[in-house]
Amino acid sequence: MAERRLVLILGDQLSPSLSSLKVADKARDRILMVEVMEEATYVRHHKKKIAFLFSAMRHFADRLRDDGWQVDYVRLDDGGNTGSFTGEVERAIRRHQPASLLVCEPGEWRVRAMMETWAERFHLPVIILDDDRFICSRADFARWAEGRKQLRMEHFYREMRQRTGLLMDGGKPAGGKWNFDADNRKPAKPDLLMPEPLRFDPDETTQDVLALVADRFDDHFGDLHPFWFAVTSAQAEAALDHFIETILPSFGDYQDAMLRDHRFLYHSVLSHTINAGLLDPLDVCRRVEAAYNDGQAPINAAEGFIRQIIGWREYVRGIYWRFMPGYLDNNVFGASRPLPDFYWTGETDMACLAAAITQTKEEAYAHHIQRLMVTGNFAMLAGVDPRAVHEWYLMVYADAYEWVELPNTLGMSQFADGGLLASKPYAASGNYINKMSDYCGTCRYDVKQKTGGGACPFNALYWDFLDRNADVLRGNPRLTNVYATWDRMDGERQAAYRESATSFLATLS
Ligand code: FAD
Ligand code: DLZ
Ligand code: SF4
Repeated sequence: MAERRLVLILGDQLSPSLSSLKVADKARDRILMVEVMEEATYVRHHKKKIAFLFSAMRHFADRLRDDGWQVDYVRLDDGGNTGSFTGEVERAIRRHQPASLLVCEPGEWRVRAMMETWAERFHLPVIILDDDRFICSRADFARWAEGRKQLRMEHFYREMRQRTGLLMDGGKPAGGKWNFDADNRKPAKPDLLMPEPLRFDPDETTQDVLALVADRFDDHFGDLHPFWFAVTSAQAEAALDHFIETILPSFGDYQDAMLRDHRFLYHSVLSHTINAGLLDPLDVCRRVEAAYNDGQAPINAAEGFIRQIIGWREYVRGIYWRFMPGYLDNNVFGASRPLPDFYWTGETDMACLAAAITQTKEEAYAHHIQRLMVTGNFAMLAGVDPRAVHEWYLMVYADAYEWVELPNTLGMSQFADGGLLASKPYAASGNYINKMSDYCGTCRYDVKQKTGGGACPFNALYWDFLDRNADVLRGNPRLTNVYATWDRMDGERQAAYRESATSFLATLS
């Protein structure tokens, strides 16, 4: 008779189709799931993120038991909980005496490095299977990247479209173009009819978890209540249905817009459920493709949405695994400023930052343009240490795991990798934020004013950033016109920008 295996399932592996579950045996093997302090505190995650994950883990364990699995679930407050994956695996090995340990590969490098010590430490084979919830395996990405001078997302994305057949008409892209981004930059008006994401009342399991998080993680960033996230795959499926029926048709049009009173706009607010495994990414894309084929969503919405998942999401994961662990140390501008305190409070006179950070504190969510062009743009222009920026993003969002957060932060938003991921920095003055949002109307600063105490700080910071980092950026062909504009300015104007930026930055310390 074959011998018993211990199957460890992590908090972001809550998928019945998980590779380890596919090969495990219900009658013989034991499932292990553990709530551990180490994972909740290696960065001090937002309270809502911990509550979401613990509740989703407990619900998933119940589902596995209902499906006939034998699940050993360790709660955070269980007596003897050692507080770490390694400690809990060791205790479980003592309880169950397995012949081997089976795991689906973890999302984070840190955890993989930990797992690679286990075979020697526990004197038993540790079998690490690929995570086939991703469409592109790490090996496939490495093959795609091999020998390329530039690893551009758009090229990767086209191959993924062909590989999956999503939005393909024979060998051609549906609608005649691969990318409809040019149609997706409309600013939104506050009086637009604005749908809201589907909200769920906490059940008994979630209420237990909320009490636990309030008790044990009170000093972590963020508001715990109200808590309305989906915590089961059935709820996540309902949230996906709601998105496709009522929100998707306008997803593309307003993808880059920001409104003070509409935090979610036409975004799906599904990333935390997809990343935890409650929804399957390819399945989500097929559902969106079906909505396009049925005439329920225009091509710019369907293509824009599918690109985020089979393009960006798969691509950043590939970049992460190809360049870790060194990727963490990238800091091409040598930026060293500490993260300003208002990133923890939202208390700043800059209305755009106050809105994005307050929302982050309350919801553990901000949409892409808020992350990229408000909090990210400001940190880069102000010269904040990219490592501190990375840790902030990893802590504050319910969807944050290092494999997806790090390339988005260090690469896309801070350009700290020197252009491995983005062809130019996402740097913008107040003008961009004013065009895409209604924040500036209520701001103490004047977005039209370029320099001086009442001027929008983004305006001087933008030029100061380019000037300060000319040694790195001047040779970038996509910035030729920008530097030509700077060079055409007279010395007095340039000095005014530098002075305004310096006096504003002095207020941050
Ligand atoms: P939608 O706008 O509805 O997009 C649909 C789906 O596409 C998302 O649910 C997500 O699964 C995927 N997606 C969209 N953009 C990206 C992207 N750039 N990379 C990967 N997947 C993407 N996303 C995370 O999932 N976790 C993170 O920790 C994270 N950190 C980020 C940090 C920064 C600085 C930036 C600029 C972006 C980050 N993103 C991250 C990407 C993106 O902002 C979020 O995926 C998105 O805001 C989630 O909201 P949504 O579900 O409403 O997305
Ligand atoms: C994020 C997180 C938290 C807060 N807590 C746990 C936990 O107690 N147990 C667990 O299995 N996973 C948790 N996670 C998710 C892990 O951090 C994640 O699985 C790893 O980072 C690998 O991606
Ligand atoms: Fe932000 Fe400047 Fe607009 Fe104020 S004026 S909201 S700081 S962009």
